Amino acid sequence: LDLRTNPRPIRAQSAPALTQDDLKKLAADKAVDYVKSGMVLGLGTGSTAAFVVAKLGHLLSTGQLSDIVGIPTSKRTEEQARSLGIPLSVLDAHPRLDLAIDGADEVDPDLNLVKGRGGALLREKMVEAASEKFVVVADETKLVDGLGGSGLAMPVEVVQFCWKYNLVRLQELFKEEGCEAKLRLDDAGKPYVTDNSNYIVDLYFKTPIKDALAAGKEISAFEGVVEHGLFLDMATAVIIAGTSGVDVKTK
Ligand code: ABF
Repeated sequence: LDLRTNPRPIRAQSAPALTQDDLKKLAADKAVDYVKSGMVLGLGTGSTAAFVVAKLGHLLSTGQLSDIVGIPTSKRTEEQARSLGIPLSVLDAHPRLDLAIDGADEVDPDLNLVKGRGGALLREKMVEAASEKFVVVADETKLVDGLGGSGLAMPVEVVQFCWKYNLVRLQELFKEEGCEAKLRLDDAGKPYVTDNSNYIVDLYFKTPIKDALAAGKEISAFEGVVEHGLFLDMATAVIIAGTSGVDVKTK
């Protein structure tokens, strides 16, 4: 094409920008590469994990994958997996899994995570702790320098009994980080109830958590606290999909 004869500028045929959903799907597709026929799999919760479950259903229906068993981390993942014909079971029958794949809300440079904004943190942590390998799928917006640094919620699942007592002492525990604790409400403005009939106290920080390892232990020691959203030293690999490509981070 001779520009002298064709003065109109050539518009670069750049591909349309990738949406966040495109990135989540890229991360999910990469994670499914780790899945082999015959595996017992932990099925995560959240929009990124939902792409993983959808891909597994497709691979099963096209015969590219067989003999897998899924252990769902929430009722909504169970429903999605069942609708796709993925054989399901529970931890009682499979106390050791080959691989769990799940999303995350925050990923720090050491692959420590904040999870649970989807409200499924208890079953996620039980399933992922029982898995030989735990692969996290996330888009680049989840990367943080320090946990709590996103300014978004770090969830703590508490029993309903005297939830406010725990809300107050959780807030007090993180007063140096400028923590504000809020009871999570559902769309009707009533306390959100988890799959395990508990409440969630969401912790919001002005500065990142100073010592996440110590914090996790202190939170867990509070009577009436069931589980928290700090998933420390659990991820085997984190697959981050960004506009510059897909990056597999391992420790
Ligand atoms: C799940 O993944 C939850 O713990 C977390 O909230 C969610 C992230 O959701 P999404 O992939 O939709 O950003 O594990």
